[in-house]
Amino acid sequence: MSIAKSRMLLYAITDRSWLGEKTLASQVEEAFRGGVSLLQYREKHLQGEEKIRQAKEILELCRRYDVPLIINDDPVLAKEIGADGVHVGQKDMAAQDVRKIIGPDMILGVSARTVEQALAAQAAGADYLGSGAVFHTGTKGDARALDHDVLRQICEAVDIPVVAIGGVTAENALQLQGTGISGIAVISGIFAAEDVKEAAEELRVIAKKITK
Ligand code: TZP
Ligand code: MG
Repeated sequence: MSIAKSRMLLYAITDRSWLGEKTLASQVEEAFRGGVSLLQYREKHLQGEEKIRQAKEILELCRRYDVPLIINDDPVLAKEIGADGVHVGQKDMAAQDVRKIIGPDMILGVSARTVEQALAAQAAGADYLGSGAVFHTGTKGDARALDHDVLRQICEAVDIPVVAIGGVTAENALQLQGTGISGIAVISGIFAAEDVKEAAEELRVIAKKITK
């Protein structure tokens, strides 16, 4: 399977940290109305029935808005609910093993922060790469900084689309122009915003300027 580069433009990743009185589904819907083109369900503290239930709810919403759903680090759940793909990090299940579970047709995303990791992920069957952290982020405690020049080298080295992740905001995203990314992957820049739809709209405009 492959994923159209245009799908990578604005990749939102869920996080319930900032929901307050709101529901995740309502925030995801706002994000879709703001122009999010791809969604990853990433709720690391959730397990079992509750995780399955919520993933199914989000999948329904994705179908309604025609946005593909990627499940973080859980190929079995992705297959079980009929999601569109899976994303794994370097410390998760190896990409080739995920590919074996999900088969040739589902989307496989892999995190890569070196050219070597990027080439290995591509060879293992990745459809896209997530590379970061391109800016300082408080969302992922163990995220390490990725030099923008290395990001550019990664984009140059692979044929699959690359999205930049980590601390991306409307204020700093322009700094990524010229790196060769196909999109930006954002958690707090969308889901921590007071107005999720507006934040997504703003990021989408910038994403169009900085991607190729
Ligand atoms: N991987 C690298 S940085 C990061 C992940 C999941 C966190 C991104 O979150 P935010 O809030 O967009 O910085
Ligand atoms: Mg992971």
